[in-house]
Amino acid sequence: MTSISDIDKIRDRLTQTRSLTVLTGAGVSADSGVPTFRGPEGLWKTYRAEELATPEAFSKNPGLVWEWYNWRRELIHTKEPNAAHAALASLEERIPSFTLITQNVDGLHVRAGSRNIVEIHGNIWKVRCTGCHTISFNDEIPLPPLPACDLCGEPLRPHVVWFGESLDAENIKRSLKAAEESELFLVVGTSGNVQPAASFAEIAKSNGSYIVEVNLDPTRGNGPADTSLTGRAAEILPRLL
Ligand code: BV8
Ligand code: ZN
Repeated sequence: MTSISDIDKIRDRLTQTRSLTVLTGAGVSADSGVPTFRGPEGLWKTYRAEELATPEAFSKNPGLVWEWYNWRRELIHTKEPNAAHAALASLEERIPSFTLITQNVDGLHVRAGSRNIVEIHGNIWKVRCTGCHTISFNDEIPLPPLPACDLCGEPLRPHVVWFGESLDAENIKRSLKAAEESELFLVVGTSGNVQPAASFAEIAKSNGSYIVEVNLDPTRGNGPADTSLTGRAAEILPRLL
């Protein structure tokens, strides 16, 4: 487990920090009961990511892809933000320049009160029309099996980034700027498997940021982190306040 001194060290560093950038992954929502992707109870275990979170899967079998997203929406709908989400919202109040980059599509950071958020993989509560590209918020549970656009009648898709799809250019720009300008870069609850999100910490480091990783898995220490805090995000993050 993480020693008290490491937490004290990072808490002290945070009191001097003027610009903080945080990258979160599924591990930050794990303590809300939202399954992670690659963990023992991982989402990808019951479904294969490669078969579902891709544009090919959606064009081949939109019903199956929507079945998976409907299942995830129904699951997430019953969950609440946890102490890790709340701690990040509090940190944003205290630090002059704060950016939260999240890979999560569950929307829990928004509900916890975070404001300057970059949802780089999109949001499961938004749908996008494959015809007129209108993006709208939709928390209907469950959605019809094959939802269609009210405006043009074309099929709707989840407004998330699938494997092989490029991220929104504006989101990449905001993320790179936040990584480059950060004095401290906090990586919370991500396995660092997915690009380009996994490269932001390296970019921050090459620009002189101090990298802190918070992860349940102690072996994650081999990445760019200057300090690794091992444990649950919901337990560690509140102690950094
Ligand atoms: C792109 C949205 C190019 C959908 C997701 C070969 C090599 C390198 C890269 C590639 C390659 N082949 C293909 C690629 C690119 C590909 C990629 O990275 N593939 C990987 C898998 C090899 N990337 C892409 O395709 C991206 N696009 O590159 O475009 C391009 C460029 C120009 C033009 C056209 C194309 C798009 C990637 C986005 C994919 N979408 N999600 C959905 O959610 O349905 S990714 C998905 O994985 C989620 O967003 C998730 O956030 C993300 C990463 O997973 P994690 O969040 O890290 O979750 P994970 O379960 O893995 O880990 C949890 C961690 O938490 C663990 O470390 C665990 O120890 C820890 N933990 C658990 N509990 C706790 C905890 N920590 C603290 N407290 C706890 N309680
Ligand atoms: Zn439309």
